[in-house]
Amino acid sequence: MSATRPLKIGITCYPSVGGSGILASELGGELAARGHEIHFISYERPFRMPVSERVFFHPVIVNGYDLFKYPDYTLPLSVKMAEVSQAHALDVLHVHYAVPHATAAFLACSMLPAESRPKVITTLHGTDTTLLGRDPGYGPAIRHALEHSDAITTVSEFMRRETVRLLGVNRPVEVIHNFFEPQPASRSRAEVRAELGLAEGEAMLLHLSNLRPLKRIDLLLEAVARLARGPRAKLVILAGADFSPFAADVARLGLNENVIVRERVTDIENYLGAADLGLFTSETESFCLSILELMSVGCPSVAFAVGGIPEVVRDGKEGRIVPFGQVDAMVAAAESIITDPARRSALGAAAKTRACEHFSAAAIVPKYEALYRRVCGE
Ligand code: GMT
Repeated sequence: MSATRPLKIGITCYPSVGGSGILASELGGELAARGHEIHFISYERPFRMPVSERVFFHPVIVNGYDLFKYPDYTLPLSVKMAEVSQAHALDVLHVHYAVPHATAAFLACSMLPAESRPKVITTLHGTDTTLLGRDPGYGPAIRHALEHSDAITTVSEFMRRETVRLLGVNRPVEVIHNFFEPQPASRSRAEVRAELGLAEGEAMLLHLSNLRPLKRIDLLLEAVARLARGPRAKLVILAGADFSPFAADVARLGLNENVIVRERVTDIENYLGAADLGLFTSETESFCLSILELMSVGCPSVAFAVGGIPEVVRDGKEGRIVPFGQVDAMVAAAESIITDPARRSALGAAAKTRACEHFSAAAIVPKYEALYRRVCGE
C-alpha cells in the first residue's frame, strides 16, 4: 500500500450555519482537492458543501413516528454511518461536534464487522464540551464516545484544556486550529458598500454569528449605541439565524439607522472585503472562526479576550482584545482603530499574515491528513 494513497473519509457535521459545519465543509473541499474521496453524512446537505466529483452526500432520513414525543436522530445517523462505511470502505469517519455525532460513530462501529470498521476521529468545536460536557445528561455519553474514538482533536488549546478539565478525558487530545481560505469576492468593496447604503468616509463594522445567547448580542448593540455618539460608523450583522428577536432592542437603542442586517448570506467574502473592523462580544468562544474569516482578507477585529480568541488574535498586533464585559474599553479600542486608517491597515496586514501563516488550508489540512494516516497505521 502506497504511503500516499488517497483516503476515503466520511465527514459528519451539522449542515446549518455554524462554525463546526463550515469548518467541516471547508475541510471536505480541501481534502477532495488533495485527491481524497469524501462522503458527507448528515440530515441535510451542509450549507457550504463543496462541489467536486470526489465529494458525495448521504442523507440521513429521520421519520417522525407518532409514538416518539422527541424524534431520534442518533440511531438513523449511526445506521447510515455504518452503511456508508461498509459500502464505500471508508478509512476514517471524522465527526465534527461530539453530540450526537461521536456517539453515533461509536454505535456505527459496533454494528460493523471488525474488518469494515473505519477509524473514528472526533473534533470538539465548542459547546459540545463547554456546555454539554458539564451537563450530567450528556457528559458521560460524550466521555464514553471520546474514549472509543481513535483520535480526539480540539480547535484550540483552550478547548483542549476544557476537554480535559470538564470531561476528565485521559487520552491524548491534539490541537488542530481552524483554518479559512477566502474565495475571491465577486463584487467590489464600493459596490457592497453602496448596497449597504454606507456614506463616503463612514466606517463599516462587521459582526458574523448565529446570534445564540453566548454571542451576547445585547453587548454588541450596547457597544454600537455608544459608538454611534462618536465617529460615523454602521454595524453590519451577517446573521446565521433569525434576527427579528433583536429588532425591538435595535429600535429601543435608537439604532435603526446604524444597524444593517443580512440573514443567511452565502457570499460572505463580499462583505468581509467591504468591512473596516470586526466586532465580537461573545462570552465564550473556542476559536471564533468569524474573526479568522476577517483576518484572512486583512481586516482586524475588536473582541473580548475569552476562550480561544487570544490564540487567534494577539492584542495590539492583529486587532484588540479587551477583558470580557468592558464595553467602554471595546468602544475606545474600536474608535481608535476606525479613526486611524494607517493603524487599521497595519493591524489588517498583520492579521492577514497571521491567518496565512497559521490558519490557512496549507498550514492546517496536512495536520489532519497526517492524523488520518497515523490512525490508519500508515
Ligand atoms: O459550540 C458551538 O457554539 C457550536 C460551534 C458551531 O458549530 O458553530 O461553534 C464552535 O465552533 C467553531 C468552529 O470550530 C468555533 O470557531 C467557535 O468558536 C465555537 N463556538 C463556541 O465555542 C461558542
